[in-house]
Amino acid sequence: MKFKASVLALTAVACVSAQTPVYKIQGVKTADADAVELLCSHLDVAPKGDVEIIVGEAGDKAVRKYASRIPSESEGFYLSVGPKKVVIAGRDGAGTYYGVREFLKNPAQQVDTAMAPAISLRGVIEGFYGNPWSHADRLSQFDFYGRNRLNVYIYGPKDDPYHHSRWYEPYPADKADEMADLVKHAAKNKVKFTWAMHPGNSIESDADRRRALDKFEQMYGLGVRSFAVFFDDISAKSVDAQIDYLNFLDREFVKPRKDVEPLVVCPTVYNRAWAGGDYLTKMGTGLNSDISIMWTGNSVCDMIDLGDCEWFTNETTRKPFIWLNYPVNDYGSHNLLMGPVVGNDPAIAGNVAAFCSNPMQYAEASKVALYSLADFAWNPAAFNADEVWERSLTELMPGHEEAFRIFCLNNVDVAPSVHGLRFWGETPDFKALTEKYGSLGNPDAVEAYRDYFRSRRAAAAELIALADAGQPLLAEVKEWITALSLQAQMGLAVCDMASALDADLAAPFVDAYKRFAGSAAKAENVVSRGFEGSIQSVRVKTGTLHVEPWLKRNVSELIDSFKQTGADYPADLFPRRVLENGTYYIRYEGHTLGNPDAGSRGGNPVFQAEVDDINPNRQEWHIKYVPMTERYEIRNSKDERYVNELGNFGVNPYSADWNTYVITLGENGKYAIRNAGNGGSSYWTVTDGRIATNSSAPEYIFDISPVLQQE
Ligand code: LTM
Repeated sequence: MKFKASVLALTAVACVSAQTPVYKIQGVKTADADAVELLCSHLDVAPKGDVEIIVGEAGDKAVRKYASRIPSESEGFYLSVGPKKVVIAGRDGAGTYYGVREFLKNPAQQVDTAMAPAISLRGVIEGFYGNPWSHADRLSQFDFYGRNRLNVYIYGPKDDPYHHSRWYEPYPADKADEMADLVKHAAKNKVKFTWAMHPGNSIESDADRRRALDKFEQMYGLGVRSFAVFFDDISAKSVDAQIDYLNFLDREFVKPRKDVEPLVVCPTVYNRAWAGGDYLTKMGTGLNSDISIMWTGNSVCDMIDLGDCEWFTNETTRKPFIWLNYPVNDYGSHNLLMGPVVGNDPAIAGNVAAFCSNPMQYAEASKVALYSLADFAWNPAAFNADEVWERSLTELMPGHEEAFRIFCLNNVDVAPSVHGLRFWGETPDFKALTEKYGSLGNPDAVEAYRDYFRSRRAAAAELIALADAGQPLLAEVKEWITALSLQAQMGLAVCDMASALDADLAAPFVDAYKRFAGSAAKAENVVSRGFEGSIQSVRVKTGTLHVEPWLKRNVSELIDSFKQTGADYPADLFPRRVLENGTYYIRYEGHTLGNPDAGSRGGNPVFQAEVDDINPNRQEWHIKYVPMTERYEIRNSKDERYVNELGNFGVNPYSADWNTYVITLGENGKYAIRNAGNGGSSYWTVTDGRIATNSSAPEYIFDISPVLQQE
């Protein structure tokens, strides 16, 4: 977009401020209008200014002298800042605009530099399930993209019916106005607005195709000049039908309009884990050659490496249009993803058609990750995840970096999920504490943990005050800050329990436990997105990787130790467990579960008719409550082998997530044992004298009795 006189008139008012020095600008008539407007709105500009700014695009007279310094890549720019002269010369309008942005970061800093993106399309796909972003969210995003050199936004929120379930319906007037506004605001920030349609399997009939063209036509009328079609998360009837449909839209709609960008498609097979048959090769050979194909990499949610991209290109003969499923959290919506962005391979730069991120439904909070991803996509080779992440904190929460840093570090990992994507850098300072001290074994440890939790409580208080004052990012995720505060209070209460136990003080112990339980009960009920019209409210979770399991384990151990002191306490004080930790017999119809091959460490548990009087502890089982999973592990008392999710002795390293069981007491006085976590959810039964895990209904069939009581 070239400069127009009306823009200068409009911006002239904004040019006058108290800033020094005063600048005069050469090239305003030919340079990108948005870039000029930006300059004028941030600087004092006057015809007789004492510092000259020369601004323009390659080919403009104003910057002709500097032509050889301008990078050849689109969006590249040359920037030179001296005491009396500034040159900002872009390869194109966006280049000039980015050059201005770069200059405005620090106008006083003298530089002579040229910059260009390593990846030409960089941006965001609003492609998640859950509450779509609001209009205000999107406007704010586009400003953010402009500042951070992201140039693509793809509109495709799964829960906008006009994109997905009722894709064929035109947007009603108010929504259409918003769309038109978005397109304009995106352009102002050098962001290409792409509108995506998700027609599912309604792609073959003439009527469906007509409706698709009509919908594209409506969007074109609202200013949209870039289109995508999503076929993700459906059982595609036929890849041939999809190819035919996409080429039809390309032929009938895209190609005849010279101002419409090449089509983008999200295929049904959009990651390598699902790529078995000939779907992708067919897409590659069948689709018109300039249609881009989206790709999430090695699996649905994963960071991207060079191997993924090369494999994709080999299959499809085109470079992947990366749909990075990070920081999206719709598959693990209790957690936020606010940590450093690690794991994308810088070597992908020349091997992708685009690099776009699917963010969280929390638009403001997503900016932490997007800031890093923007930096990565512009120059992957120079990307330093920790350094960029630290910068994003300053950028997004100036003056409150440390509290915000604490908050973000508490929300790094998404917890176990179907996608298996994990981030291990959560609460590193807490992890360091646990490595140094472990549990609350001595007063030094208690003091160290107490300091830790105090600082977390203070950070949360600082951020909650800001959220209440309207800071948009913090207001958006206030519930997670509340969770941090409650977790800190739980931590402090646990420290108090440890101190009281150490000093043999029963009443303070009980009091501290009550405080712990009170905060825990509150934390259980903190729910986000409670606003009117919200389609998805979630219970929030924080510090799930290290802090939460530590709290559960320590409170449980402290309670066990307290009980052993023989102190008096109200009978209903502590949560009742079905079984206390101990040694038990497990019987089924009078047969006792035993470990016949203990010596050889082979075999598996079997229900035995006879009492094992040679090695009685082969028929004894250590059943222990595991606070982290709130379930029980079951180990043989003879050789400590654990029972696995198949009812065998486990040979893999023990995993609480796989190898702990829910034990419940039925009205018949017998127990049911159920797998859980990664081990599935089936109930134990008995087949051929062995444990079988094959029942979906509760089976109250086991007698579990303590060994000591019987003897
Ligand atoms: O990833 C793709 C292509 N589609 C969906 C997204 O809409 C969703 O947000 C992510 C993460 O759950 N997974 C998908 O399969």
